[in-house]
Amino acid sequence: MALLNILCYPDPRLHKVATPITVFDEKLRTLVADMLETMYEAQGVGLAATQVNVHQRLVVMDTSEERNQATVLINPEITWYSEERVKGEEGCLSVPGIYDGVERAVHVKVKAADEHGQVRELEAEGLMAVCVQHELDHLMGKVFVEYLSPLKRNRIKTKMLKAQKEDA
Ligand code: GNR
Ligand code: NI
Repeated sequence: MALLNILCYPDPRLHKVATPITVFDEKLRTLVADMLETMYEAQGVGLAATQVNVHQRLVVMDTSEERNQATVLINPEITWYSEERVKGEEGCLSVPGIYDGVERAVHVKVKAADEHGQVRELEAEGLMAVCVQHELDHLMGKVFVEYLSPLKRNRIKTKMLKAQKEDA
């Protein structure tokens, strides 16, 4: 097991588009285990491979209170979005300390394989539905701050760059 480094906005690698996974082997299962460990350590509810600089269609999630219900989504596709939308406060491990409202579908269905290549369809609502949409955006190279106004996004960019400079 190993902790992976999480890329921080505005790193251009966060905008790469992930490609489908074709091989379900031990190497993939090690990556899944490392991503779960990284997500739990960072206290996130989800983590997309893009955020750890792996540009493949893989997401791990756990929206349970007890942090014991890991979900692995490989080559995920949202097959249905509810018409009902809700604006909720979002954060992102790649944009630490920033929270803002984003409108999302309340309910989604997602088709994905697990780490053994077994395909199934899941139904998600509430935080899990928000998280699925947020993580699939990452796989497309999209970070939630891109839904905000250009003014807000530029302020966030400046703040992040300043914090990264101070850390270095
Ligand atoms: O930990 C996370 N919390 C969260 C809260 C509201 C909406 C989305 C999220 S996802 C985020 C982890 C993360 O950055 N995943 O990409
Ligand atoms: Ni995120």
